[in-house]
Amino acid sequence: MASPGEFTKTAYINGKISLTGAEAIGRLIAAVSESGARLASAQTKGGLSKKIGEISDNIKEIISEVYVFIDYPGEDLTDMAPDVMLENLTAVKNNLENLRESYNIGKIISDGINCAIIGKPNAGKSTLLNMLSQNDIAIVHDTPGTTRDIVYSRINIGGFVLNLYDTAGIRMSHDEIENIGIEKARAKISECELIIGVFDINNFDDDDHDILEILNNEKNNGKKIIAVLNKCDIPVGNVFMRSGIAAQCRREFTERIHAFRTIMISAKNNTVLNSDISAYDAFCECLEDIYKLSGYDLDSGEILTEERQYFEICAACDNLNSAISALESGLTQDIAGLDLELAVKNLDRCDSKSVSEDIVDKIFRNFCIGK
Ligand SMILES: Nc1nc2c(ncn2[C@@H]2O[C@H](COP(=O)(O)OP(=O)(O)OP(=O)(O)O)[C@@H](O)[C@H]2O)c(=O)[nH]1
Ligand SMILES: [Mg+2]
Repeated sequence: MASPGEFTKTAYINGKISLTGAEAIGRLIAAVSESGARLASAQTKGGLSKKIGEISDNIKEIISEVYVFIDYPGEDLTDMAPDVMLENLTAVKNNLENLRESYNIGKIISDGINCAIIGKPNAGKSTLLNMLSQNDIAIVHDTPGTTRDIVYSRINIGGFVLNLYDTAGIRMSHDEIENIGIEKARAKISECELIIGVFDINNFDDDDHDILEILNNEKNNGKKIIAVLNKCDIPVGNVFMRSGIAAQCRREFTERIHAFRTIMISAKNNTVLNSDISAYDAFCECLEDIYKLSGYDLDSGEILTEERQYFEICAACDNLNSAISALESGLTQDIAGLDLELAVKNLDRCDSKSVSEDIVDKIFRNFCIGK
């Protein structure tokens, strides 16, 4: 009886595929978006493995130039000058740091973006969840405090996977159950990297100021924020009055949350104020703007997607940084060479060689039976 991942593991052990290639097979099987499948597919062909190998080779070249001089002092060889070595190392370090940073986008591509929808009661959060999911998932009702438990929906939108969490409306409440829901909402905010703040454009009050404060705090924590000014379909006096209110709102939001993306929509009708595009499409545009894939070529496969890979690359970056600091503080090239050897070890571990058996087992355990 084959055990999980046994066929891929056998291929890996016999040197037919690299470790990152084997991990990519698992992700290709589990891919939930087109971008995830494209990236995993490029990695099964060795895209990431090749990139890691190139960086490792660059470091090995520097090491060998340093050591050959030490090992054969009698030969007519010149030592690599510290400033030349520094220059070469800095170039390799920049390359490696770019690879490390690619994990931000790789994680989003393979796991999806965790996104909390927050706002005061009745702002239209559940309506927005249903509209984006194109499905009637959450209860919508004009009673404030309808949603209490967190409602989850995984959607594929504009090439991204969004893990959407609709939360209880945040306000001061004396209802014990509602307060439990509000606590859950606050906890969810801290777990998500994208926060959608929903506001009722016709009904802005103190509860909304609290939401603005939460959004600003989260922005300061490095989160991405989209402010949704909702219910713009409701007629307010005449068209001029509504444009006036809209402009004032937009100003207020730009000042208060320093303009991430602010969109004015009707979640109920799936429309955008003064625009022909749908609210759904406006969201796609927002996401593209926030998570630009530009700069990273999915089909090259040169993007980190596993936490394991990320930690190995971080360790290799640290090794390169200490080699650079050693040279900068006047230590000799061979001392810096010791850090470079460690960097090579970490890179090798990232893509196969010298990986301990339990790590290999852990990687393949996540596969389905056989595969
Ligand atoms: N006219 C209009 N009504 C809307 C819109 N979005 C939501 N509503 C209405 O507003 C009311 C509240 O909507 P919900 O989506 O339940 O609001 P919520 O923010 O989830 O509310 P809680 O779960 O109570 O926190 C419902 O009657 C919706 O039909 C909109 O864009 N336009
Ligand atoms: Mg709700």
